[in-house]
Amino acid sequence: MSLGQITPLAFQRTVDASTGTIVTQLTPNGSVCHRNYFYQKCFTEDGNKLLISANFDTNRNYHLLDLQNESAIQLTEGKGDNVFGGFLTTQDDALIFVKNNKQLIRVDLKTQEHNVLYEVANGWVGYGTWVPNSDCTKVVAIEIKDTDYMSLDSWEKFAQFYHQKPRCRLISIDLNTGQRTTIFEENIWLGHPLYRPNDDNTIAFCHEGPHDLVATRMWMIDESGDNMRKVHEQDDDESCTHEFFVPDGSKMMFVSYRPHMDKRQLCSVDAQTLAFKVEAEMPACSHLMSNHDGSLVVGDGSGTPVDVSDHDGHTIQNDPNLYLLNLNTGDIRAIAEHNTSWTVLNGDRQINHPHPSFTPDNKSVLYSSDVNGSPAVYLASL
Ligand SMILES: [Mn+2]
Repeated sequence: MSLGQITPLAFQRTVDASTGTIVTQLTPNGSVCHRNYFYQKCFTEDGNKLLISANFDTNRNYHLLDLQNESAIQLTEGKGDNVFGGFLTTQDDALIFVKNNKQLIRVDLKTQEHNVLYEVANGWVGYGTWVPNSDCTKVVAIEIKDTDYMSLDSWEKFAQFYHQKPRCRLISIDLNTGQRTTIFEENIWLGHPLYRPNDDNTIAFCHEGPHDLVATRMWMIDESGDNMRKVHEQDDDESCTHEFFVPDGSKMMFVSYRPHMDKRQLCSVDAQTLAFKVEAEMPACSHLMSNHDGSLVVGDGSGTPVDVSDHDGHTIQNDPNLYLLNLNTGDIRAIAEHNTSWTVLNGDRQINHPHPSFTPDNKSVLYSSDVNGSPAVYLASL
């Protein structure tokens, strides 16, 4: 196979036994397929095309799935694709992704022509998910000193890496010129860089590591590197994770949880004033994502978190459901069971995470699951 290759798919429709929700499996059993990271753009604006990662070729590469024709076209090839961090441009004309932790590449969706937008300097490694501003003219990114870097192919290494205090830098990359600007650099493991939608001067990032060891996870900083501020002052026993900006830029939402509690809180801060609010008491969802204005949120029920040091204290029953939270009415309901295993597969810690988000019309929820034996991509209708 190669670039432009079309893979026919046969969607499988089933009905969730407990809720009656129609669930459509988009990718075949026996393959390794998943969606990108939950806040990265994966649907074209019209909702007809969907970016996925699949191993239809030898390697795990990007493919653009056509939801009407039930087929997928291959966008990338060869080894080394960062298959979680890639995203479709705001203009719907390209995929942008990182290859071999080294090159930021633009792929034309029509021709699959590749252009290198930026190359990581010698001595550094491109890490994690890189996120564009609303105009898609810049991305924020994290780079780690190569002498400090290691492949994080298990949750044990995830913990170890935190204690190593790797040299990290938060950078912005101009996608027209390839110019890099360092915003902040420190011997602290940094992750989750985000541009606030419609406000390039507000950038968020996190202190990464076991959630119960990190004192303050979420930070914001001006694009100039000034005005670094805590997003939320955490209590001593409070863990925070999976922060995201509501797509209209109004708020940052995140999950807050504590030991010896099954329930979790969906919290938010006003993106401008940082005014804090508990949006909902909810089942133990790991990742959540909202619709455009933050009135609807979808979350993936989960089990005992693996990214904490006090495993016993955080032990909870596994919750296999996808949930819909209506923050206007306070209503929370199960959509369907995702039943994913959450297991690490071939050194990939994220592959069996549901990472749910809404389709552009808010009528369905996209997620990943290995419920049928291998990682696959699903849509659950609302
Ligand atoms: Mn995840």
